[in-house]
Amino acid sequence: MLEESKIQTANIAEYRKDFPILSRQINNKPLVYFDNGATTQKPQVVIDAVSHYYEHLNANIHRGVHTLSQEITLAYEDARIKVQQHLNAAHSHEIIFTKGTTDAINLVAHSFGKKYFTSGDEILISAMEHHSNIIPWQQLCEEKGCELKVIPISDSGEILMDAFEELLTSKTKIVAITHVSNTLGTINPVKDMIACSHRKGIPVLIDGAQAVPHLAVDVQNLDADFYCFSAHKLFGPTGVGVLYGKEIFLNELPPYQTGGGVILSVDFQKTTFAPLPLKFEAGTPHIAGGIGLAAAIDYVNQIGLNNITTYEHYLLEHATNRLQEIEGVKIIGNANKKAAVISFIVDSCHPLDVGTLLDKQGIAVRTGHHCTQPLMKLLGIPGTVRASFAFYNTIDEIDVFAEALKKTIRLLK
Ligand code: 7TS
Repeated sequence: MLEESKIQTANIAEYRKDFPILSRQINNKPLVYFDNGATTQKPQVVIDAVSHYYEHLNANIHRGVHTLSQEITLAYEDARIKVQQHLNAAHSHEIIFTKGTTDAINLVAHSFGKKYFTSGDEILISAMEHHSNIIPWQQLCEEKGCELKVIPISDSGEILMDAFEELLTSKTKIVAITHVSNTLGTINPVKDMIACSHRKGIPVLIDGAQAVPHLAVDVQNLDADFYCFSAHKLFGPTGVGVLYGKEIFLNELPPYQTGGGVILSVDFQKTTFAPLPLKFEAGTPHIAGGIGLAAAIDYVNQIGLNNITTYEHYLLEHATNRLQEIEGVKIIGNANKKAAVISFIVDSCHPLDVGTLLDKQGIAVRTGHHCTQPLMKLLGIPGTVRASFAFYNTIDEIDVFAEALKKTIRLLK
């Protein structure tokens, strides 16, 4: 039975006012934004924090004695502390600012690979990974003569845990898995998977791009060795993200990119690198992005991630029920534990056509392979239509979407 969430009707209308874009009309219809898996919309407080930085605080960080530079350095380092607290990391220097999840995974694949991998080693990923958590490892395999192993999944879209355990061998050097699947919505049992890997002494990277916007994440409780996410999927700016890494690993790893900002001293023969986190932050970073991310974290915490999880589950159940009522619609991904992502296909209708006709009715969904082509091939489908929700979506919007989908199917058949 559906339970009304604590933040259901009372507050959603108020929260929606915080997001200017949500009052837009698209094709003369009120925007129904169900593409939150691709990127989330930004509340005014985030937009204001970024503008305020450019209007009042703009200077480069970590390199000036002047007041502006010192002020913004402090603000940027406060943003790092905010992320640390949000993930419950033990130290703020375990938080590395990156361009996003993709960049964070590339950093680990590059640095960890360079330090620890030799020919014959294995990397274990799952069948539901985003390309960003496949290709960097594949490249490393080509370079070092390693092998990429893939954990199979069940028909409902869940990791097969027995197969996973069997694939963990003395050759496995790292496990890299997504916390939440961007295509299937599956919430993977990452805590158990990490414990299982650690029993065999294998470190684990978690791709948290789709988890951080929906769930409270505690990296110490998970005991993750590396955890990555993107600010733009958490109501923050694009072009900035986070790599959390345990100090013990980050201290050992070689720098990823080099240049200004990462050094203690340089001469033409040799460079001595700065301690964490600067060792991994070459060049001028996305300062406004870091400031905007801190504002986004404050905003989300004021609502409460547990409230968000409960409310979004309510949306997901309603959407699942509504889609199940529609003839010809098949939901792809029926895991027991799912985040607010629902993928589906429609009999004899191409996902692209469905998406295009929904857009004509003001509804933004994503269509295609969602950067999970190997998963699509495994499922034997060209792609799906995906509705992915955020806490500012409503039951009414889901009802509008269900009716629009029925109309779309009638038009396409
Ligand atoms: N990992 C997962 C699980 C993702 O869903 C995405 C982006 C990424 C990594 C890459 O994140 P980025 O911020 O570095 O680009 N996923 C999607 C999506 O599902 N639709 O558009 C982007």
